Amino acid sequence: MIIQKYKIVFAGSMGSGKTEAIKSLSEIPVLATETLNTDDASHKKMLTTVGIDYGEITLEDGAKIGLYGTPGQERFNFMWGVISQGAIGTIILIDHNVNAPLDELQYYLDFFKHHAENIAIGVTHIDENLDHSTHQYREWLVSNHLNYPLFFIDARKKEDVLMLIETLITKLEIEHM
Ligand SMILES: Nc1nc2c(ncn2[C@@H]2O[C@H](COP(=O)(O)OP(=O)(O)OP(=O)(O)O)[C@@H](O)[C@H]2O)c(=O)[nH]1
Ligand SMILES: [Mg+2]
Repeated sequence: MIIQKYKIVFAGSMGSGKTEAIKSLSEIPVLATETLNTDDASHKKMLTTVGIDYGEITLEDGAKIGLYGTPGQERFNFMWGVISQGAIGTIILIDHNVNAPLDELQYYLDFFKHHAENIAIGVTHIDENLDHSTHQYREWLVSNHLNYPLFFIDARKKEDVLMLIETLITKLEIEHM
């Protein structure tokens, strides 16, 4: 049997949960390239990714997926394209709790659409900001004539992150039928 290994990339805003999502899913210890966060202005969290995070998951059909996490900080955007090479899909995570989540969504979509056709969006941290409208994302996608799949997820929950992975794979299967 030939075991195929596919690559899926986690991109998106600082603190949106990329490293956490990979940790939730991975069946191997995650190689996380985190260091102390000195960029308090962007996010108050303790640690931030400064390289590539890596984990792995085997799906029910035996397909192995390599999970690659990008560093969210814009100063590392020179790495994003390199990490995306050869990926079958990209998950863009957006933190619902930031001041302008739609600006972030636009920024990351604009960047990653040049590196990936197969994109799914996960909006995280919903539980921390129940007052903030969740309708804005779909309205923004519709008004921009974009039809990327969009989910509201918690990166700490394996089943939520798995749903995004399965969405990307299903999209690929439909496109290659
Ligand atoms: N309450 C809540 N916390 C979340 C959610 N998703 C992720 N987190 C937490 O948010 C924090 C930041 O997550 P990280 O995975 O470090 O974020 P990141 O996207 O890797 O950030 P950078 O590496 O700095 O770009 C962690 O403490 C996560 O557990 C969510 O949906 N709700
Ligand atoms: Mg990270």
